[in-house]
Amino acid sequence: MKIGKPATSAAGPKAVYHAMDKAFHAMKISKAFKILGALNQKGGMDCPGCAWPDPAHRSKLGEYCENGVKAIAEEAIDLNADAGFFSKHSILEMRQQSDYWLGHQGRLTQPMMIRKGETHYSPVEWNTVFETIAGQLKNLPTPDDGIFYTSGRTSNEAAFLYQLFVRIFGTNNMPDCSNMCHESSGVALSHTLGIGKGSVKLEDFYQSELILIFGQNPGTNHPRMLSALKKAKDNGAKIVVINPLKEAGLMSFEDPQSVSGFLGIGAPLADLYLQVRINEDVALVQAVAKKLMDRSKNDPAILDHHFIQSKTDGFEAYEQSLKELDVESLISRTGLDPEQIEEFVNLVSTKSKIIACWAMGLTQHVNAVDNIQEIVNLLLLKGSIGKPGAGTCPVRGHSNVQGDRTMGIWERPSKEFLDTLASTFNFEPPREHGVDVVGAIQLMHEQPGKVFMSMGGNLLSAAPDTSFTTKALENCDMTIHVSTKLNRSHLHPGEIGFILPCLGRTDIIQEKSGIQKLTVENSMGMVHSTQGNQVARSEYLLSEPHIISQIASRTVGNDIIDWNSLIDNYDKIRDLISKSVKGFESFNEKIKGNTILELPNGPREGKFTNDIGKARFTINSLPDYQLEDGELMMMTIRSHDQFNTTIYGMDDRYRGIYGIRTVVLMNTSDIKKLNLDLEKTVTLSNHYEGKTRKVAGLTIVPYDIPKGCVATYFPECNELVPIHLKARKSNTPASKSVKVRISQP
Ligand SMILES: Nc1nc2c(c(=O)[nH]1)N[C@H]1C(S)=C(S)[C@@H](COP(=O)(O)OP(=O)(O)OC[C@H]3O[C@@H](n4cnc5c(=O)[nH]c(N)nc54)[C@H](O)[C@@H]3O)O[C@H]1N2
Ligand SMILES: Nc1nc2c(c(=O)[nH]1)N[C@H]1C(S)=C(S)[C@@H](COP(=O)(O)OP(=O)(O)OC[C@H]3O[C@@H](n4cnc5c(=O)[nH]c(N)nc54)[C@H](O)[C@@H]3O)O[C@H]1N2
Ligand SMILES: [Mo]
Repeated sequence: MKIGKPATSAAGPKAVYHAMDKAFHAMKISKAFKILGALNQKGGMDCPGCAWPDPAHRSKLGEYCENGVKAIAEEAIDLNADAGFFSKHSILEMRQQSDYWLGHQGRLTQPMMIRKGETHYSPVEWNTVFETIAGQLKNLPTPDDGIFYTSGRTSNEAAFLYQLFVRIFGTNNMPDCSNMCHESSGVALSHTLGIGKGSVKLEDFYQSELILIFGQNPGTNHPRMLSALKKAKDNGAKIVVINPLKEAGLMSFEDPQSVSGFLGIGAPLADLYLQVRINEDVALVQAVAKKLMDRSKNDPAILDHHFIQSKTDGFEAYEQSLKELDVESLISRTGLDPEQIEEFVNLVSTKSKIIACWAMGLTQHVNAVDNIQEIVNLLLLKGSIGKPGAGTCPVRGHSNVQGDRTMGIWERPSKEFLDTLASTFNFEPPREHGVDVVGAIQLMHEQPGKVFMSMGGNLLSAAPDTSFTTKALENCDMTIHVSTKLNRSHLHPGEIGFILPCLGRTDIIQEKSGIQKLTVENSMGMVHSTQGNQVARSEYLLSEPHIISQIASRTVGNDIIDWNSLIDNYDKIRDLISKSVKGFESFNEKIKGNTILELPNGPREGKFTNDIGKARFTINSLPDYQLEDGELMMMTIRSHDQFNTTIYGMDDRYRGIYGIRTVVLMNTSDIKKLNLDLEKTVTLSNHYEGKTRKVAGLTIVPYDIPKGCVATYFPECNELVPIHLKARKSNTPASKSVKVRISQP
């Protein structure tokens, strides 16, 4: 373990070194070059990392980032966790290992099964797998006893088949990782603007005058966004960052594709860096809006009155609600200097093409939906939606999380979507809403006997309240994980547990009609194809659509859908998508020649497609939590060496933390005030609704973080996030505002 100085600049030669080091340790050099040469290129494979879009002109030097290379190294690793591996390690033994160890045992290559009382997983034939699962599902008292989770790497084709199967089976129990991620954005944007997706395209960044980046760490989680930010800056844009932590990637970018960047010379990014206190974004934006309103009395051009009058609803009530707020107390909540806020107001006053970006720093709070609605208010005041260079930009996480939702992976499908399924496929889909992630965990916890199926992902480690969630999985009669890599969810099976290995993004999919491509949708609503170039490492590996079709045909039969013929040629799946999902008409035609299908987006064109046909101003209340003496506000964040629950390595290079993940980032004045000894570890604990939760053995890292705030890594501290602490309206676990106390034995 080593604690050093946090970096002030991201990417550059070090990133190239660390990326290549990971790739060459994981696989043969020739294989690494073959994959990387095709990564994010037209006709190649979509990066299995984040959902940031590809630029129109792809760099021949390489259209990927350090963490994209790590994602590839993780998936295409030469090692295999095969039947021999599982015979050597019991599940009890594997539970003692770290997440890093689990991931580094290699790719899963053979279907495995375990029954209650057995100590080891053992290999099983695919046919037995499909028959056993279908038998179990058909025997459930009601279809609602099945829970079908999806993580965001699943392709459009797999997602479409999966939701169709599950709805023909008879339930809307389709929780997905989005429930823990951008659900709050979807709820806020649908209500205010009419579509749960962002409104900007990549090109808008190049024309923008002002870019606001709330609660996001792109240097680690969306590194290719830094290229777009640099280009925006080169074209004259200003950047304001709102984040409790000084993240290296937001301060300066060493573009490895430029000579200066490759030499380690950074281009500055943020013009103004606001280290707001955790969860005080509403107070900050309200203070800014109030000041804008005041200034507009003398200078009406500060606000876009024409836009407000013609395109929005609710302005007067909103204006009145701001009048009732006291600007000094708003500012004091944020923990920022009044001069910094004045500078922010100066920038917003003088610009009209504004983009607001955000990610998990806004979506994972009890008042997450309010956070996003408040930002929409600010954009509406400026008329900054529906014109070039301006708009909303929720930056998505998983590479196809947005596509999965478009394909119908949702526990609360719209009536319109279900009506279309009903008329296209001639069956009556279930109308009652299903359970989301938190609802599913509570249900599995309270009512043993469910079947839990997971299309990718790692629910046990991704979800809040780890012990509670573990029990929920163990309570199931059957757990089924379609996965590429071993993870902790596999180690807590139900009465019967399956691990079903599947082909990943880098692999070639071979079916009767030949090699198949898949499609994904990026964070900006662009759909394109993806095709791997690695021959399957094991004869047992099947694609996700293939696995779904085999379970489906045995469970619901072939009367409504001829599942077997669909997987002979995935064009046939896309033909079904064309018939039933808006915007995908002539899908196969549109993606021919590696072209991109741009999905319809009303707000992008200034058309607000909500129930009132106008953009909505909303009135949002300030978060009402109280910190008692000795309590701190904890956010659980990602290190630089992880992809969600997949731990690539033990370092968080930009934050200067090496070789350790069990840390608490803390302000020095809090360390002093609480009399903590840096030589000893600490325990974090909290008490919510009658239950005490604890994580012990954490090392304090003195850090530049606002007073009263601490940061820890996810998934290590998920134990501290209570299952019922979730965002109003979106039910997203509030994993970035958890009250904790800190103690030393
Ligand atoms: N390499 C890599 N890439 C990834 C992922 C990964 O794990 N690794 N995960 C993918 C996924 S699924 C997602 S959703 C995204 C996540 O991408 P991010 O949202 O960037 O991920 P987090 O680490 O959760 O970072 C949250 C940021 O919000 C800040 N923050 C926390 N609380 C607040 C607050 O109250 N207000 C404000 N203004 N800021 C706050 C934190 O300091 C941190 O900088 O990345 C995707 N890309
Ligand atoms: N405390 C806290 N908790 C959080 C968050 C946080 O910020 N703080 N972030 C939340 C967010 S934003 C998200 S999105 C969730 C993530 O939740 P999940 O999506 O459930 O988790 P991942 O870690 O992305 O899933 C990793 C697993 O996916 C499998 N996998 C990888 N590629 C493929 C593939 O191509 N096909 C299949 N079938 N399987 C594959 C591998 O087996 C791997 O172990 O976690 C959430 N949890
Ligand atoms: Mo996410």
